[in-house]
Amino acid sequence: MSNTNQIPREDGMDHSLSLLREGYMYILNRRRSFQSDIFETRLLGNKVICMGGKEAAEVFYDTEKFKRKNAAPNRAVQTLFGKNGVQSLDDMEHKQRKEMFMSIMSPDQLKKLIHITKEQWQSAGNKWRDKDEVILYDEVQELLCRSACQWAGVPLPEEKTTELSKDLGAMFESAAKVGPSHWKGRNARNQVEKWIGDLIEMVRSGNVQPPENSVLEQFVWHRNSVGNLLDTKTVSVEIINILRPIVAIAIYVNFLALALHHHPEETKKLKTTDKKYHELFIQEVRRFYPFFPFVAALVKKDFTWKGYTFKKDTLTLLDIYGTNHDTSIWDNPDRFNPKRFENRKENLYDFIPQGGGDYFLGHRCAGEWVTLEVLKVSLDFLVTQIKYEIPDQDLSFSMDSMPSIPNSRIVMKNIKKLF
Ligand code: HEM
Ligand code: MYR
Repeated sequence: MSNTNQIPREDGMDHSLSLLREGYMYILNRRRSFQSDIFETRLLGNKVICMGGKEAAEVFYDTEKFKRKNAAPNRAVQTLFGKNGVQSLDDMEHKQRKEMFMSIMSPDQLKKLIHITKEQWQSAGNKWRDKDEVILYDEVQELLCRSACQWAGVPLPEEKTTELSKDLGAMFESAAKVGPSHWKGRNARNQVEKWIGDLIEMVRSGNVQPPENSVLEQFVWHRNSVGNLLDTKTVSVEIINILRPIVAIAIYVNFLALALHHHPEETKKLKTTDKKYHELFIQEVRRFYPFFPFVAALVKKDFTWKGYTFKKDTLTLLDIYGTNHDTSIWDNPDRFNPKRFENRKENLYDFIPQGGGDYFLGHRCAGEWVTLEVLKVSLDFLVTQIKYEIPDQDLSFSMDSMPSIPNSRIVMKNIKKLF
C-alpha cells in the first residue's frame, strides 16, 4: 500500500477571481466541498496549497517546514507589511527581531498603554457629547492613533493626527483592494515611512530625545545578531508595525459595538457581570467576525504530511477565518456565544484570529496582548461609561471585502456620558 495521498485539486487555470469574490469563505467553501482540510488551487498564476484546521495550523507553524521570505504577495508588502519587516524573516534573524517586539510587550508597558488608552477614550467621549452623531470607526481610528503614538514615544502634532490615522488605516484597508483604493495604501506607506524615517534620523543625530524605554528608543537603538543598528528604513517599517495595527483595532471595536447592538441580552449581562465575562465576549468577537483571512508561507524543503507531498517553495495559505469557524473545533461556529470560552482549554493552534503557535519562535501576532487590553478598555467604555443610540443604518458587513468593516462604520447618536 502506498503512503502517499493526492491533495484534492481545484480544476481550472486560475481562481484569483473566485478568491476575490468569495473572500473569507474561499478556503472554507472548498474545504467543505472537497471534505478535506487541504486542497490545491491556482492563484495569480501560481500553484497554491490551502489548508485549515488545528492540525494544519500545527504543521504551518513548524519553522522547519515553512519559511516567510518572499511569501507575502507584493501588494501586501507594499501596503500592509513593508519591506524587510519581521513578517518576512526566518530563523535566527526572525528570532532576534521578534525579541525586539516582544521585549516591549512587558506587563509594565501594557499597563502604560491601558492608562493612555483609557484617557484617550475619556477625552474622545467628552467631545462626542457636543456632536449630533459620530462615526465610531473614524473616531476610534483617531483615538487609537493618538494612543499608539503616545505609547510608542512618537511625537504627533495635533494637526497631523487625522492625516496619520487615515494613512495608517489605508495601509491595512488597501492590501487586498485593486485600483485607486490600493494605490492610496501604497502612497500612505511611502509618506509615513518617510516621516518616521526623518524622526529616526533626528533621534540618531541627537536632535530628538525619545522617552526612556519607549518603542522609538528601543527600536532605534536595537542591534541585530552581528551587533549592527538596523537601517533607517527597516526601523521605520517596524515602528509602523506597532502604530498601524493598533489603529486596526478600530475594526474590532466596530465589531464589539455591532455585537452589543445585535445581542442586547449580552449588553445587559456585561453591565452587571465581572470583568471575566468581558474577556469571554472579546474572545468571541475575535473568533466570530471576519478580520485576517489567511496567512501565507512557502514550503522550506520537501516534506510529507499525512501522506501529502509538499514541494519546496510552494506557496501555502493557512485559513485563519475558516479555522475559527471549523465545525470540528467549534459547536455551532456560526452562533455568537461568548460562553463557549468559559473553561476552554488553551491551545496554540485552534483559536487563531491573530495567527497560531509560539510568540517568540514563530510568527504569531506580537500584538495579541495589546489587542486584548485595548479591547477590554474599549468594551468597558462602551458598556459602562456612555449611553448612545444606534439609528437606522446599513450595519451589514461583507464576506468578500478584506478587511471587512460594517458598511455604515457604525453611526452613534445622542451620546451621553454616564459619569
Ligand atoms: C502578525 C493579526 C494587532 C503586531 C500578525 C498576524 C496576524 C495578525 C494574522 C500574522 C501571523 C502569522 O504570520 O502567522 C492581527 C489582528 C490584529 C492585530 C487581526 C487586530 C488589530 C496587532 C497589534 C500589533 C501587532 C496591536 C502591535 C502592537 C504584529 C506583528 C506581527 C503580527 C509585529 C508580525 C509577527 C511575526 O511575523 O513574527 N498579526 N494583529 N498586531 N502582528 Fe498582529
Ligand atoms: C495589521 O495591520 O497588521 C493588522 C490588521 C490587518 C488586516 C488586514 C486584512 C486584509 C489583508 C489580506 C491580505 C493577506 C495577505 C497574506
